[in-house]
Amino acid sequence: MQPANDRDVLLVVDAQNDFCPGGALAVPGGDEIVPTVNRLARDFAHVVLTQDWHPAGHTSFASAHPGKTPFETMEMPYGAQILWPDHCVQATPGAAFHRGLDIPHAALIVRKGFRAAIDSYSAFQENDRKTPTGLASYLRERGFERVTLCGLATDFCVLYSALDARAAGFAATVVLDACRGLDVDGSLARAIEEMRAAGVGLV
Ligand code: VGL
Ligand code: ZN
Repeated sequence: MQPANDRDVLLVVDAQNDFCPGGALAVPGGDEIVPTVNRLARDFAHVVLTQDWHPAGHTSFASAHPGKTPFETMEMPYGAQILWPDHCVQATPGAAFHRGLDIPHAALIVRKGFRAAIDSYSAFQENDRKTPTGLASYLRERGFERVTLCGLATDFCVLYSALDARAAGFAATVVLDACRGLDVDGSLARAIEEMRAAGVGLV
């Protein structure tokens, strides 16, 4: 990887307890990335964190839909949505960052998924593909040109954040050994292909 400079920002996606072993929506090996992410963050002067941040009863929770079970797909007004176990409920321990995450110089935390009726995998845009989080404008105003991504989960929030970074005109690179995937029905292999096709660098 080229050295990071003032055009570079590191985006650490959803390094939260619920995505780690023992959490409500555990990503296999999710906690293993923490030391790698901390090391990576030391190479970046500029770091942004994202935090999945759902109200109780969020529409992406299977528990919000009688008769539905986690990992089923359901048609929402904005399109197909995988239903998840309740996770990352606002201000609960599961929504907190992993205790080993050590990035004191992170400048911004982008919370997403806080609207009860829309899920948001991407740090840039909610799953209706039209409600912006404001991150693209922030990054442009700060003068960043290249977004390096790591975190959880490779095949959901990292994937959509990387694709949207490209769509917003940024160069994007995903550091795969600082990510772990959920792999729902082959979603991990598809994610790698989609990112490659969109011009996302994979290292
Ligand atoms: C995520 C599923 C639901 C993620 C968030 O961070 O990848 N996945 N909410
Ligand atoms: Zn979520």
